[in-house]
Amino acid sequence: KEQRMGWWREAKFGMFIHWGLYAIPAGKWKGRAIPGIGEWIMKRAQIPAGEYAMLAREFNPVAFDAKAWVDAAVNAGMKYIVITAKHHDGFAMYRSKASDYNITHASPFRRDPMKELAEQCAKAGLKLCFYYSQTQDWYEKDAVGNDWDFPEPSDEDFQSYLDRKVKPQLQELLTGYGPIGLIWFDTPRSITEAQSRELADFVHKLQPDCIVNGRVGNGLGDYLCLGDNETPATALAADWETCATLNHTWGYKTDDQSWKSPETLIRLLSDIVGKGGTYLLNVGPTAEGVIPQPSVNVLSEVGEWLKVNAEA
Ligand code: JFZ
Repeated sequence: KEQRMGWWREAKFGMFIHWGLYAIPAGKWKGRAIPGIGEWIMKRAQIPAGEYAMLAREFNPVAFDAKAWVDAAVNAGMKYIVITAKHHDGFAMYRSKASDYNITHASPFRRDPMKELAEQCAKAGLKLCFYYSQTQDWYEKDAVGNDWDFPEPSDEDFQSYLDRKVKPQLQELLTGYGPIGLIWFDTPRSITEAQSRELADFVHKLQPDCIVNGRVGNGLGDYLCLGDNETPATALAADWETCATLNHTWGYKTDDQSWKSPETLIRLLSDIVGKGGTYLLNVGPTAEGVIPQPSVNVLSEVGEWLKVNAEA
């Protein structure tokens, strides 16, 4: 563990990227504004899985430019990227053989954005990391979370979902994209200790140097994840990370344009790093594949400040 934590302890500052089908509705469903974070729209509006899946057919982010995203992270002084390979909606944002519900099979786009990011990250010396929703998968009846399409919880066989989808997809992510810095699991919910351990071991077996974050569940991660946007009052003894939004959503929402100022971000970053933590700061690209310009601007100002005031 000490060995795999090395790069992360030095990194201190990373780019979180929430990108998926939810960027298309961007907070609105059938003309109605849906309150809450953008990537939760399927759940908040109780959209039937079959209907939500139609979004895949329109998902064609032709303006996606992996180099531009990596440049934005580098210019901000960030050392790693964590991107949603699969969020709670269940849609894989990479070429997956384990499930057809993915960007290269179900969308006209055909390209594998994770491949392109892996290449650009390698060139720039950034660590590429994957967010993977291991418990909630609203497309799958055996997973956690979708109680509007699948109201009978007694049918659920969570372990079969882990074996059929989660582990095969983790295997793809950990064998097809070079060295991966960490797998960022989320919302452990009712996952058992044995299942959390199974996933952590699975990751470490495929890539011993790949970190597993705290939200794998049951205290079995390599480091502690605090609540979103949370900063502790004092330094913590353990390795810890705060993940945070630039505005009020993770996934892109047209109506959320209230960006934190560079001053606020610099203060938060200094506070977190000063207390021994790591700051994972989110951007939410659009359905066209573009990181909103205001967030790029704000991040580059943070990067300018770091260049002048901190050691690289
Ligand atoms: C989760 C996700 O549900 C959300 O969509 C996003 O990906 C975010 C980064 O993580 O939401 C959480 C998870 C944990 C807490 C809060 C929001 N928490 O511990 O305070």
